[in-house]
Amino acid sequence: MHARAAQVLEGNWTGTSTVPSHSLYPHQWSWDSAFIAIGLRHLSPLRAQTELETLLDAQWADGRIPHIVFNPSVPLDAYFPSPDFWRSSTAGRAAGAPRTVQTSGIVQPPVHALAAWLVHRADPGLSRARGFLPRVYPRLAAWHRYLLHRRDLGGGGLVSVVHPWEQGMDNSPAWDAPLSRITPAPARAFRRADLDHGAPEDRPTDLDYGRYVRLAADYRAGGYADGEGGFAVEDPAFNALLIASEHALARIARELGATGTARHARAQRLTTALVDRLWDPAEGMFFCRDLRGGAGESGALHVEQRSRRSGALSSERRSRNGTPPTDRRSRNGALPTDRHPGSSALPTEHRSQSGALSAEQRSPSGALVPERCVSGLVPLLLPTLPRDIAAALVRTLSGPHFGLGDATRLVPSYDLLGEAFDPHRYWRGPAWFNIGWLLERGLRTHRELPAADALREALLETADTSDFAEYVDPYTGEACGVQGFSWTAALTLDLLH
Ligand code: 9WN
Repeated sequence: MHARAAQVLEGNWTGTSTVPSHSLYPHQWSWDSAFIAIGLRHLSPLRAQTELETLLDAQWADGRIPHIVFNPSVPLDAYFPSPDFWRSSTAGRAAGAPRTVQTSGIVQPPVHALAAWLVHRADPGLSRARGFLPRVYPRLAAWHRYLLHRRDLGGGGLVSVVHPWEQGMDNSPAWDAPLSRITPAPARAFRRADLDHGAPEDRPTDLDYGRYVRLAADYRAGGYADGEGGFAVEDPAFNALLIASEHALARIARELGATGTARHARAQRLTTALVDRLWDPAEGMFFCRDLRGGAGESGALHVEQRSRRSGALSSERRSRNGTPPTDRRSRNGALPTDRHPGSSALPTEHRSQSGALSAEQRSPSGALVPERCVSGLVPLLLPTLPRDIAAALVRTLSGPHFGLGDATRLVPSYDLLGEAFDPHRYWRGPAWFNIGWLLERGLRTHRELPAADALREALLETADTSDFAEYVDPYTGEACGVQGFSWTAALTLDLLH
């Protein structure tokens, strides 16, 4: 398996970085490169360092690390949206986009400092000889500064994403409500190159794409300045990865002779904000906060409606004895209305007796999105999470909504009992290896060793049988998306070590 994983990474290596897949994703992606470097360090610490350095070479002057760095030798129509859509070097000039390399204008989760630290540790001698950490540290610090200063759109200390592609789980049901307010770009305005390589039923819908395009085009029209866009969401996984990376940056600072204390303290403050703003004790998991959503619009009223119908829904599901509710799959991108039985995923101050809220009652800090998505479990990765919260996350992971060790051996990307659950459609149910890797790490960190071992074994076995698939059906392990996917191979290597 080691040799086959290495072969996948060799095949996807371009000389300076690794594509996620030559067919579906023929450029360099930001968080992919971080996960890839974490695996590559076991094969070639030099290549792993180069992977991160290439990405950082495309950093904007305002500190953002773009989510795609385009390879100029790949034809424009091979991937959409292509460089002529983003127009980074012109539309992004005020924000300091590089002139010589074309990039997208949005970001992805900040896994990079964590990756840089792990890459350094794989071969400290080579790292020191090449001055790896002294070169990447200021860039990583600028990246975190951008997120903390330009993206605290809610003013509560957490970072917001301004596009679903930024969080990395493109069509997660968490985005359905915030996206429903965005007028989709007409389908004739773009051509979906992804459908040349991926099965339509495994990919986001045309309606999703219309909204992705509208949001990105609006961001571009504003010169990629942050603040005013129609989509702004605080996501638990994105923020947890920032916290993990801030701790890693503290270790890097120490290695370079500083104390790192201020960075650890900042990570701790971020952890407190994460809990304050996104944790729901009754549900035992974190939720996204939709900053543009009034509580009355995306919250209390819907939750009331959902819980009224939930009795029938849950008994129907119980009678199926744990089999996936395939006949209830939402394949058209429409908003389900009754998917969250008995939710309390809203702060109590947002609820009223009738469930409806007046305009005055709407909170300027938005509302939690009552969808159980795997991003709400990712904070388990943080060693400094309060113990009771970590214990609750472990219970939720193995409970009926995620079924780990019971209904499933891998962790689904979305609530098994959720109305929008679909075992094949991208981030609406399938299991992904990067998320499995993060949760395995989280379980191990919190000394849940049997569960961590079982998840590790399931990840390795499924990577093997699915030929390093992009994602898999969480019940059957059946391969979805592309095979020979880089982060699946890379994280397999890491789990093998
Ligand atoms: C848009 C590259 C990327 C991953 C994302 C995944 C998918 C892109 C797409 O592929 O997103 O960025 O075209 O669908 O959702 O997590 O980084 O592998």
